[in-house]
Amino acid sequence: MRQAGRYLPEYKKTRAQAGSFLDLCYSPDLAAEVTLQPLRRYDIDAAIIFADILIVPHAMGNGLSFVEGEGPVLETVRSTSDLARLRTGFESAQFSSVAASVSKVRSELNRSISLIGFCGAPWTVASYMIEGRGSEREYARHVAYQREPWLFDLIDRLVVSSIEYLCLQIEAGADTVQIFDSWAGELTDELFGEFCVEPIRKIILGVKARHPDVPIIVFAKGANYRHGAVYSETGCQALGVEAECSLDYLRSILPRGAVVQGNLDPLLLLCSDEIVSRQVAKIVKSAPMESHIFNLGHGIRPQTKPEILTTVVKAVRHADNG
Ligand code: 1CP
Repeated sequence: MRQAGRYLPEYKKTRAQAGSFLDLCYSPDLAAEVTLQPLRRYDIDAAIIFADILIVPHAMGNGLSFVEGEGPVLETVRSTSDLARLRTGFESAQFSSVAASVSKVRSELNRSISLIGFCGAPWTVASYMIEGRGSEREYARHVAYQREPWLFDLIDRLVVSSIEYLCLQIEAGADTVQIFDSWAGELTDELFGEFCVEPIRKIILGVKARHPDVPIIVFAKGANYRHGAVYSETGCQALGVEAECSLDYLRSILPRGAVVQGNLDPLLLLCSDEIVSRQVAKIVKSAPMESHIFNLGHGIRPQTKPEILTTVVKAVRHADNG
């Protein structure tokens, strides 16, 4: 996820070589390199393309920079007139660079390893555009409660651009795509259907119209008791789940065949090998392997020691065989 590579020394080296974070995202050779780095270290089954959810607003013409030590800073969208400057992003240099990274990774990756493409969900991406940075969502939620017409317009535009962006990644070689709604958990039940579920459902409909067989993962982080609604109402094939959500609960409400991804608390990776192995075994026990993609419940902390991931992978393989 967003912090992913930052715990790896080889990532830091390539990142320094690229200069800025966006230069890294838009250099297909370097983006492919950092995508492949974890696969050289660990016996894992999938890679996620190196990019960011904020590539879509950037391709749409919205100003974006990453400030060292602070994170993303965006031009704000807060009215109908602000929307006028946005394009679709189709045929943008940003979309083409990511598509080029995907095809480069696919050509270097063993066929048995899945490649995951991704985008942010409209609610999460819109909230970055409304707030101009990552730390706040109060104003975004305020305009959602107000049902401001320009917010619906912004979300519709993000749906259209995200469909195109995901299709481009699939056409370049992504085996599956994941939609990250990182701030879904902050939506009350009143807003959840309209702003989390509905735009994601539209994206999936649009992608499936062009690529009906590509499985789609939705990670509505913090959806908790609402993951069942995300599964049944969006048309996705798999659910990403945060660490706080109980896998036993999910199994009790999801239909057979529903796939779940995630759940290990990234904070646990700062603990001892014994604690980590025990927790991994617990997750594998409560989720049948044929319907669980082992993963963390959110991004790896930058201070994580790379060796602990070897422990995780071994514990997953051991639990799977046992
Ligand atoms: O090198 C650096 O310092 C940049 C850190 C970084 C990285 C490695 C950012 C900035 N983005 C990424 C890559 C990234 N982002 C991936 C690629 C795959 C991977 O490396 O594993 C993915 C899937 C994301 C997705 C992403 N970006 C999300 C959704 C998932 C999640 O973590 O919730 C979000 C919310 C972002 C926004 C973002 N990008 C970067 C930062 C620091 C942030 C969060 C800022 C904030 O809200 O405070």
